[in-house]
This record gives sequence, C-alpha cells and structure tokens, in this order.
Amino acid sequence: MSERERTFVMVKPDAFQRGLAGEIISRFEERGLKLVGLKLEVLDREHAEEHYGEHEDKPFFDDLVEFITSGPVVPMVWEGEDATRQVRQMIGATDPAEAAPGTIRGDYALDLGRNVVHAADHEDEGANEREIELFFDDDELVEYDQHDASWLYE
Ligand code: IDP
Repeated sequence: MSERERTFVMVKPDAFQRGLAGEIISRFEERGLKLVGLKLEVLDREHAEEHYGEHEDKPFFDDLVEFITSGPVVPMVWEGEDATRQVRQMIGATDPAEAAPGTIRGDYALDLGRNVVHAADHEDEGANEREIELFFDDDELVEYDQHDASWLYE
C-alpha cells in the first residue's frame, strides 16, 4: 500500500489541562486515521515563536505564545487519505463560536484564544512538512502496518 498523506496536529495546553487529550486523540482514531507520531512536552518560547511565525505581526501574537508555552502540549502526526483536509474539517472553525457542533472546537471550546487543538492549514501547501519537521525527528515517526486498513480503504 502506498504511503498516505501525513498531517500535523497538536492538543493545546487548555485541552490537556481539562483532561481532553484522550478524547481528542480518540476522535482521530475512530475516524480511521493512523497515528505515526506523538509526544508530550512543554514548548519553549523559541519553539513556539517559530511554530506561530506567520502571526508574529498580529496583535494577539504575544498572548498566543504565552498560552501555547503555558503547559503541556501533545504534538502528533496522523496519516490517512486526504488527512490534512479531513482533520481541518474535524477540528472546525478557528473561532469556536463559529465552529459547527460535532467538530472538536464546536464541542469543547467557546473562546478563540482557548480553542483546544491545532492542525496544519490545508490551504498552506508547505505547512505539514514544516510543522512535522519542527516537532519530530525522522526516527520519531513510527512505521507499522495499520491492521484495519483493508476495512477502511477500498
Ligand atoms: P488555526 O489554529 O485555525 O489554524 P490561525 O489563524 O493559524 O488558526 O491562528 C492560530 C491561533 O491563533 C488560533 O488557533 C487562535 O488560538 C489564535 N488566534 C487567531 N486569531 C486570533 C485573534 O484574532 N485573537 C486571538 N487569538 C487568535
């Protein structure tokens, strides 16, 4: 089977502290996506500023960096058909107030600055490669057969 698309996802500190990490991971597992990378860490400022570099001129940048470094995060890499777009649909709109019920943000968040999960932007072509590389070494991504693949894909 050919390798499917990989996408970067991260449980943010608010979700981790609220005990939602398992629930968020379950959503992707149940959808049929394959987990190939996962770690638990507290980001330092430099790492956070690089991750959110595209927002450095925005008025909310300092608060965003402060927040994302304020506690444990769970960076992950998920693999699957059309993974980036599907994951973005599953997490919902950036502002939880606009996120549809049934999406992760629509079910677990109320505030733009506390929106529980990050996922690479499917409209930014280089986002996955950049973000996966920023968080994971090659040998931290695990190779294995997804045993239910023939039940997930035709
Ligand atoms: P995304 O997380 O849905 O990809 P981005 O536009 O990349 O959204 O923004 C990154 C993060 O910055 C958002 O998840 C949100 O937490 C925060 N953010 C975005 N826009 C605002 C804003 O206008 N005020 C405060 N925080 C914001």
